[in-house]
Amino acid sequence: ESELMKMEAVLNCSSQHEKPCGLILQYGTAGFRTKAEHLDHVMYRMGLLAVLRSKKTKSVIGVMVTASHNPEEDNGVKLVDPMGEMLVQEWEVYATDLANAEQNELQAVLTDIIQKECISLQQEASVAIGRDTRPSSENLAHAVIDGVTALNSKYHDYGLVTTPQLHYIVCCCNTEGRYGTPTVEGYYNKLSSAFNNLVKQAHDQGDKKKCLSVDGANGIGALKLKEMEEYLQSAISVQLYNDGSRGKLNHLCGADYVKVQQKPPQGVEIKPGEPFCSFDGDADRIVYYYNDSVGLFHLLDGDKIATLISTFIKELLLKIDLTLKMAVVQTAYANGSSTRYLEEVMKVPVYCAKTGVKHLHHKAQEFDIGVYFEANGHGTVLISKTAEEQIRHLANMEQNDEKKKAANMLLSLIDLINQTVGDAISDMLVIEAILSLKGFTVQTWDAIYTDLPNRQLKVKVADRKVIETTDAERRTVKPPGLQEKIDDLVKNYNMSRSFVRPSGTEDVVRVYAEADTQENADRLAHEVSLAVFHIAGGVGEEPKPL
Ligand code: G16
Repeated sequence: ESELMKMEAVLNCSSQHEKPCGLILQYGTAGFRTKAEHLDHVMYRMGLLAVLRSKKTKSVIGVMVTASHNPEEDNGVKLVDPMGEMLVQEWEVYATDLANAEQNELQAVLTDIIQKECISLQQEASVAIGRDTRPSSENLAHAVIDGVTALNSKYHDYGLVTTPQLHYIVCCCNTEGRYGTPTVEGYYNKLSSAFNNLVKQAHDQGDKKKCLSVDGANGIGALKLKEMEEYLQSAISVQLYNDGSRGKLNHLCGADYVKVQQKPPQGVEIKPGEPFCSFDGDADRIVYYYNDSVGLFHLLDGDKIATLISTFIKELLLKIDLTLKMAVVQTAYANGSSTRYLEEVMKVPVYCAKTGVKHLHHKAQEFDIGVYFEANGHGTVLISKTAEEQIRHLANMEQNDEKKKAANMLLSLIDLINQTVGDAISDMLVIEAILSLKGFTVQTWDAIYTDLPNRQLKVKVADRKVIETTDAERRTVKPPGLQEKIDDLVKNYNMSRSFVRPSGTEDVVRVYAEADTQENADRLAHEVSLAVFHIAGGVGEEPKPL
């Protein structure tokens, strides 16, 4: 009887979070994402789903209200599983069914999930909620809370947090604090003490205090980095730009803008050689860049970050004579030069996964040390429990000072890395620590290998689902004729490669091309865009040459 009453409360409250009739949304690369005004019902229902997932796993589940790199008018939701990972893929269909159920179907869809997953409604549940700085986020977070309370469950509203902070908190909650203290302060303490430990060793070598300029994309990352500054004061000084006090979120700034446009964000002034980095709207991505002495812009993206981090880890493992299985996971967007460098020079196995951290994370878990980064700057490092134990054992037992020091460095690095998900703040500190310890400037890092010129474009089509891909998105299987056309175009250029895929966060088809020169990469990207436009049902104006 009480279960029936619960259901009644759920349905009653649901009518206050009405679904626009006929609206169909897909669970995309990172959850649901669309215009904020279409999301109230989705948030309410994701509150319900989080409760069910929490009951099923007997763990705290996270709900993050954010649309990350999308424009300010958009919003979205990411669900966080017990260990801080993205929601397991088998549940994505439940999320989609729930989001798209008409009011009169809601009860049936909920009952279906409860039965299929054998969920006991008596089981306690707890949901951790966070949100980004979008104007729409606060109300949408309330809709999530309504969903959670309609099912009579507990929640903790963490308010404004970065996406990776919420992932960290969820992981801490479900590991009885072994991963850290489940608060934002706990996060600052854990990361800053690991960072301070690392850079202290560089300071011993006579390095001076680090300075870094950060573009906060006018988002939550800026806010949180400001909060964290006092924890880092002695080790690094940060100059914040686009801190949200004036500009619009992600507008002409942030990691996605810088990566795709291959130019600095607005609102900054870059002196030659000065290192800069940009976060995205929820601070789970980061890219670095600088201008050289003749004013040429140099981008150090996720691929360069993966190379720097894996080189450093490999060197430390060599020092302590520990043989561990290490691999790098990338996506189709990885620059061809980075893959070649990793495989041929560093002799590290490289794997290609589909776009979306959930895919990369999964693959990286297969190794003792899995370094995964998307070219857009989204990534982290996963270290298996056994690998960590072996390193810890060495740090405790080793007699040789140099080896002991290297093992301790690895342990600090493990603490500094947010292993739950890509994290701009954590990645930034990892990079800064490695640069200090290796005595590198951003230029020496950049010189490790040279990127092939590349270009990314977007094409509007009537229905992006007409494009289907295979081989980790490197080839299309539908619509007929598209892949053949791309193959023909690619043949006309040297060192060229191109692929297209439907975005899972925006209503566009993405086009990527690389070639021997920027002019050729631009040309190829444009020609492939035209092919998409004509074969896959382009709408609006035909793509113009760059
Ligand atoms: C999300 C995902 C990323 C993905 C990006 C773009 O990033 O978390 O893994 O690379 O979307 O995806 P798509 O090309 O499918 O639009 P974010 O930072 O927006 O959450």
